[in-house]
Amino acid sequence: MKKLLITGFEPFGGEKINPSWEAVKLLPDQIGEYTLTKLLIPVVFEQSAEKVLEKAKEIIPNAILCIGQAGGRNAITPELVGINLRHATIPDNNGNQPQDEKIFSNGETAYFSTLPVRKIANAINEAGVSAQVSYSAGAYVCNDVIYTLLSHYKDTQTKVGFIHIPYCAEQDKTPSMPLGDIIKGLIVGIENI
Ligand code: PCA
Repeated sequence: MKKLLITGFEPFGGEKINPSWEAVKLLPDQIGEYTLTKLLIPVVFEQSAEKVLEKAKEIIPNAILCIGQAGGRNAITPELVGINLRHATIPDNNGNQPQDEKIFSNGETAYFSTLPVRKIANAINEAGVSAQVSYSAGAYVCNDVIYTLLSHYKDTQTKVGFIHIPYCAEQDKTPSMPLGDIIKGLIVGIENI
């Protein structure tokens, strides 16, 4: 079996739950050819990626997939790219609110995901759950994580990807997606990485 490190975030921005962790914790421990290791990470610039890297050093995964909430989206959106930018419109859970800063001062401008995002989005749609490739993960903590991981694992065999998901129905926000659909979509996504 191959190893997949999959992460979800703690709640942020006044929400009581984060559907990313709600979904990740309910995923089966084995999907397709992968055994999953699940990790909850904080919504804090820099620290979140460090937590992922720390766990990855311990388990040496074949692939890392991070999941995050993207309020306002109505589809499951695999992210194509991470950019070298931190810009927060709300503070993170440690009170950091960077404004137009680089993640790494001498880093590349951007990295493409090393997961087949188009194939993943198509497969999720075919399974009856709305999905769409996204060309921006924003400039908040989710982008911080995907950019840092893509930079760390560039030119290695370790695949790195990020999937944003909508609010789940339990959060009383619109648009939202039932948690069951989010889970179904993620399972199909993982079967196609
Ligand atoms: N979404 C935020 C950070 C944590 C999360 O679930 C983002 O899109 O950056």
